Amino acid sequence: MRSDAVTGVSARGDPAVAEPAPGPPAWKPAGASRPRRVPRSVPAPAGPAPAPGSFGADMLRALARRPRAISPKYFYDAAGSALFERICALPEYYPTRTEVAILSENACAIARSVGPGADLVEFGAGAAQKVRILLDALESPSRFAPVDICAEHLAGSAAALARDYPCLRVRPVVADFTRPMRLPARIANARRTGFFAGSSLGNFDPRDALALLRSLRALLAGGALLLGVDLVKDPALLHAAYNDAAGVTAAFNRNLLERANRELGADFDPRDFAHHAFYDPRRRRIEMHLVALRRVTVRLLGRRFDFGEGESLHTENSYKFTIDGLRSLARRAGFRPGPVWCDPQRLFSVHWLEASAG
Ligand code: AVI
Repeated sequence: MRSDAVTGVSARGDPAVAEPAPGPPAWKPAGASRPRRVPRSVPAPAGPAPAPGSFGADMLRALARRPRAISPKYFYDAAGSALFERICALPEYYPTRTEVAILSENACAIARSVGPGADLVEFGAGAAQKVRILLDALESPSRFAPVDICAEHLAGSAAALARDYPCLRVRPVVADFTRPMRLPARIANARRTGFFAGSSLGNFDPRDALALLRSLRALLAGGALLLGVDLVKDPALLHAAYNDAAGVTAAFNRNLLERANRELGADFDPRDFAHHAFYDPRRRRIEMHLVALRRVTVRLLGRRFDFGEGESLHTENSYKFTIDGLRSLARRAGFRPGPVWCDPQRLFSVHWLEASAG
């Protein structure tokens, strides 16, 4: 399971990829000079409609709209989570190791901010690996509530933490943290520190990121949030991080199509689609797309969809922040920004944000 993946996302808080393609010239595969045919979708006799908000319903909606776009939350089935774990270990993908280094090097200072006997809540905990750096530095941490939408992964990581930290009361919460949720009573009534790592905030569009921060502030009122976010940097570094030489990010991206084949009986041939990731400096975000290398017809849940050559399915945005920009976003969400910890190259940042009571 991922250690810092997007989890617990919802319709309102879906990491968003819905906007039209921005400034950079539209990507075209080699030889894609013919004018595009207008893609069509053809309804077939109605079968049972997939449940609203399910992968099937969202995939149908994504393929029917223009531009085509789907939430990156669907990357994270078991195969996608395993691929994301591999991404985190790639030489080009600096965020994970940089955030781990920042947390390790500043663990004492962070522990002082958190204080003794702490109650911690990790949002999108997944494998709950990074929190171990905090737990090792904290003085007598009291309770830990890992929050994740995936019950199975949560059970495994909570059991491992309970085994490794016998004095810690581990209270896993299966929940979508972008929707109203409750914390276990003891934690809800104590001063609590939230932990939201991995720059998962960057997978939400700015409006939803603000809404999410507001709801986290309300949930942590009287406590604080420790938030890891990726920083704006040399586009070449960003480009490499999302276009690794081993092709793991490409496989992660294409796994979405494989997942649709496995779970929805679609007939995508992932080889028909190129992984395309680029940095848009104006929006300060990486965009990931799957681009049809030729004219492709796909069947999904009784419907047929045509892709013109060069047409894309937009699969992810990953926003990058400036330190000041993040602090002002946090202020707008009602936090009082405190210390910020960075690596020497200023690739990544970890923010201490006080959540005022009430
Ligand atoms: C989970 N999230 C913060 C990652 C990111 O960098 O936006 C997901 C990812 N996509 C491609 N590589 C990694």
